[in-house]
Amino acid sequence: MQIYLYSNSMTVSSTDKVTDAQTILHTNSQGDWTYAAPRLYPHQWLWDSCFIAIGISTYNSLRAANELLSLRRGQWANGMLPHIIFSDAPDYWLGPEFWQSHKAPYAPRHIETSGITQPPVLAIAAKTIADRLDSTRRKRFLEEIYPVIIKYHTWLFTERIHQGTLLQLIHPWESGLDNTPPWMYLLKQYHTSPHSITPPGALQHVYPVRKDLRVVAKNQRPTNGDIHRMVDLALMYRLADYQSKHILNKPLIAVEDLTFNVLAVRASDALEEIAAYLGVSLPPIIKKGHKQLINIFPELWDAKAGEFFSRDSKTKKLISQTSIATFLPLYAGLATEEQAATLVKQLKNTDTYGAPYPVPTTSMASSYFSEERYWQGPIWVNMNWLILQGLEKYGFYREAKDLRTKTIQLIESKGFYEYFSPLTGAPAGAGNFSWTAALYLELLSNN
Ligand code: 2M8
Repeated sequence: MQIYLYSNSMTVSSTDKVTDAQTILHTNSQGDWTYAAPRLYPHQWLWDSCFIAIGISTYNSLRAANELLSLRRGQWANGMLPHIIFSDAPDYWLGPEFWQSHKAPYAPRHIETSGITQPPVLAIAAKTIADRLDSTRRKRFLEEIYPVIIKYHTWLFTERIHQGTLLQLIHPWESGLDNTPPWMYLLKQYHTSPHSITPPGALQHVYPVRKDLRVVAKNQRPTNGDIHRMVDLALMYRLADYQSKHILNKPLIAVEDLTFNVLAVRASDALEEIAAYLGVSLPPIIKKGHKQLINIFPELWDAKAGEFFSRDSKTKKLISQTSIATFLPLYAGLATEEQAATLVKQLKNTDTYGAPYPVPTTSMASSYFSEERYWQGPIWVNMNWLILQGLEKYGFYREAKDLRTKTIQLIESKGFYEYFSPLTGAPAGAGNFSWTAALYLELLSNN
């Protein structure tokens, strides 16, 4: 393996860590693509792969391009990119036998996948990597990846949007922030309401055993209640062949999710640039969808709370449970200057998001807050990376630099873990986590 070292200004400890990060990515590599993590997640996840590719492109842009191109093999005939493409590894507890994609009409025949999607980071990653390739390879790579993205965005803007809505998600796993408070709050409401998704316990016989708890401590993972509700929902979609067009005609749950929509806007910007580079024009449905997102996005701002929230698409009400997603609109330039200033105040508020180790995935004042429990408190490196770019975009350079330095130092002192306590910095979740390693490299390369 070729180890690439950054500038002379790097400390000895950083250069050692660069080697460690590249070694993790190399060890987790399965040829053209990379395990999200060796024991807990030995498969390919959609947005993980995009973050991983960005990190790899700091030292091997060709391998990074292949990481993204490898996602093609899992694309459904209707254009959906599934959130997981399965390998043969037997370990994952929500594996192919749970999803049974081979029974769904649009799923690929030669490979097993999940039946839902994940945040659309692909166009963003493709643009980043293309910029790091020489001009001949750039053109070839973009010509290959462009149709994949077009098919995917066309699916998003056909199946996941209605008049007057943002893109709608049908499952918390699609948001990437699995057990994040707004989703868990809403899911519980529906589950216990008279219009309950499934009667509690009705699907008990198909619940998979929680093998994740053999790898990671119980209090670091979603609760049984949350997992059961998420599993129920996925099983209902399995019965509907994962046809979201039909599912959304009479949805069990539909959320205009902040994280997903922010990334979709930024991805659409990137796609526009890619099309311009290739000298082609985007399909009208994509142009129209992009505009619709930008026009409707301001409706997610709650002036009284001073926060952005995801929206329950069925009731049209904001889900006013705070989460780290409130800061993400900065990344796509979707906040006004005034909103940005309010958000930065929140980031510094030591009662809410101004934790000793930033940025907690929910406010420390939220009743959901737990320093260890997955997306309900711990720090995640991909979130910090998105937020600090948002801060830079709005001219908060000092705050961005501070967040970058603290994130780098945290990883260097604690290791390449999946997440960390915002109170003590203690590592949690899976070790040798690929996107932590990858984004560490990316953070350093722009330092
Ligand atoms: C987590 O999600 C999976 C389900 O998709 C799980 O909990 O088993 C999330 O952190 C998600 O964002 C991530 O892509 C995935 C793999 O790292 O793990």
